[in-house]
Amino acid sequence: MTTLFISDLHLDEKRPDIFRAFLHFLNDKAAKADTLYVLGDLFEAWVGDDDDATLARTSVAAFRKLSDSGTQLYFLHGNRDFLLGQRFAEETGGTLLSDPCKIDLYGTPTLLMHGDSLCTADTEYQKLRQQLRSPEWQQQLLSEPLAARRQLAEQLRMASSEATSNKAEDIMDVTPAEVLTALSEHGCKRLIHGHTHRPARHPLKVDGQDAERIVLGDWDSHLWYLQANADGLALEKEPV
Ligand code: LP5
Repeated sequence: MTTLFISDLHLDEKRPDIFRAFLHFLNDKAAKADTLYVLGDLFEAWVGDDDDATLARTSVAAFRKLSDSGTQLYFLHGNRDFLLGQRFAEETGGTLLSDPCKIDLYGTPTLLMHGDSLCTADTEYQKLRQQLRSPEWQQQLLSEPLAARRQLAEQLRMASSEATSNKAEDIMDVTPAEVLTALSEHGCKRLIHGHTHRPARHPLKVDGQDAERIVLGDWDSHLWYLQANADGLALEKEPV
């Protein structure tokens, strides 16, 4: 029994090397696993489940092949693909989870998050997040033609790049107290998340007990995944 976790692949036509690595990962490691969790930012920008771009369609078909072959698939939204919807879930054969999501990972209560909601010192981002996650706003946005959504996504990406280049590094990391609160509130001993692109395993104490925060890495020069089975966990890194 094996469970895999990935996040922050940022799949994009501009990075065919990462897209190839992703397809290989699904056909190889994920096909041998029982379950695959994708913890957000699978795509650089997801503009709606009706996206007819080759990258979107090929990704959906690759996930469908994986789920048809018996691997269970779960997705969390990231800050780049918060518009992944029910049609995507049905077409891939996967399940969209809410963030945070508590699972039982081989007997250990484990909390899954994308990670962006833990970055509470980044108040400008949290304001933007509130707007982008509003169902009314999303409904209105999704009624726009694809071309308009792509343009808006591009503008938002540019504004974000400019904003992040002026932010202090610690603002863009998780707030430690938020991590402890989330673990304690959900009665979990382990948190797995992405978003910050700072892959690591952090030992913690929560309510006086040993706990751990595991941060998945983004896919760039290397691909990252967390492999879990009844014997334990391993955060793995391989060249793309
Ligand atoms: O993504 P990244 O790593 O650059 O930075 C994130 C935060 N930024 C975001 C914004 C996304 O990058 C935008 C992705 C859009 C793709 C999907 C589009 C869907 C369809 C079209 C929708 C319009 O998440 C960044 C954080 C950083 O992580 C670290 O945590 O700091 O937050 C910001 O940069 C926010 C800025 O500080 C404030 C907002 C600037 C933009 C204002 C534009 C307003 C447009 C409003 C449209 C509704």
